[in-house]
Amino acid sequence: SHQTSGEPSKPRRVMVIGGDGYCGWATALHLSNKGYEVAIVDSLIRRLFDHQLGLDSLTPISSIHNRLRCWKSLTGKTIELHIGDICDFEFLSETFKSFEPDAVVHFGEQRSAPYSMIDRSRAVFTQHNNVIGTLNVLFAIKEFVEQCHLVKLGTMGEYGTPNIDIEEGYITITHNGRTDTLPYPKQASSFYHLSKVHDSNNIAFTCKAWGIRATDLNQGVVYGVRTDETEMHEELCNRFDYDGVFGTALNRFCVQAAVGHPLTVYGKGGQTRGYLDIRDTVQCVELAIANPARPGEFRVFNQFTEQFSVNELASLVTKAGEKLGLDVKTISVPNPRVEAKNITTMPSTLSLLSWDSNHTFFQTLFLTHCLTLL
Ligand code: NAD
Ligand code: USQ
Repeated sequence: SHQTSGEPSKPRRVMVIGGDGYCGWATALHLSNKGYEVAIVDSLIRRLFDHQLGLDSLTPISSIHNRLRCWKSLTGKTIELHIGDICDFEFLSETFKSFEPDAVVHFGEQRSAPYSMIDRSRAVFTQHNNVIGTLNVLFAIKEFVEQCHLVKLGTMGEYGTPNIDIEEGYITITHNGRTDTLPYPKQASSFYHLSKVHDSNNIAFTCKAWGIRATDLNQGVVYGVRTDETEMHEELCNRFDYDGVFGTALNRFCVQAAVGHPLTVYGKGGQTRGYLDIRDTVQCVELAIANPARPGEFRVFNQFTEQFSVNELASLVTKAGEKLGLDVKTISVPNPRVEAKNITTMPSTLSLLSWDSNHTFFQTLFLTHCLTLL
């Protein structure tokens, strides 16, 4: 009923792959709250990685079943749950046939660069899981819901750190007197980031070859834990990683400051990335869903609100700590990663996000929040 031959009606049914994870859980609740029919698809493998590596979320997280029961009892809204691995095409086919999504948001990947660099088996797992999973999603769309819009989480790290401005997916080049708009060069610096490059290539190809409609959201490093929906009840609380494998820079620094551990700046600390609040993540995804790509269109959006070097992050957290009466120290740890030391240029474009001048909220609020969690 919701599928039409021409321009589809407003997207209503959204499948959130990876909906038990950090970005996916917040997004699933946000979309459900906004009135979308949501189905979560997740293999729960992230919870298994935590057990295997002896890691845990700083915030206690409920099982996915309890999370969804809690959401239902608070809001009356049902979020469907399909537990399984998207690399299993039979499983994925069944979920597509039963749910018939208008849009699929795909967060369901192994997303840690350090994890992908632990050893051969983790490198192979990461690329297999991510590349085959995405390929299966593309085939499922083609076979079962041709008009479905794919919103795929990519990463700013696909571009690497070139010494020219980064554009959104494409760059116009004049060579030997002729001009063309070509895919922006990719120079990923981990097997994880490379898996995203391979995904982008496969998606771009299927848009051309099969007329798939897709949006690649290249998000920067996400920080924060609270969203309007996850705050509604403690059982809805999102995960918060602070360990050396899944913990990302700003989140780790806030926890380190709170517990009196020196901030671990890798190498010289000149590495510069784009960062965004998880509350912006959920809004960006909703915007992308509400405004689908056209059939055959491969849209690329770069998403972050501010850019910082690791040193700048450390000094922001130090200042925020001072305000709270904490004496925050920083240590330089030999960089376990192979990455550019100083990056002078960053993307020139900001998609979908409107600049919010109060965006430095985390200097006080976020750190205070971390402290209350401990
Ligand atoms: P996460 O590890 O918290 O969540 C990923 C979820 O996907 C987990 O629940 C996991 O069980 C599930 N999953 C993994 N492989 C699966 C498979 N084969 N089948 C079904 N489910 C599977 O990660 P996150 O931080 O929420 O990141 C989600 C996505 O957003 C990733 O693609 C990541 O690259 C992207 N992203 C994250 C950040 C960040 O800072 N966290 C920044 C930019 C982009
Ligand atoms: N870093 C430190 N100290 C730490 C942790 C990290 O100095 O304790 C540095 C790293 O060397 C790196 C930077 O901080 O230069 C960012 O590292 P990170 O672990 O916060 O982020 P990254 O590995 O880039 O990966 C994260 C998510 C990934 C997402 C990516 C977006 O795990 O899923 O794709 O952010 S982006 O960075 O834009 O590619």
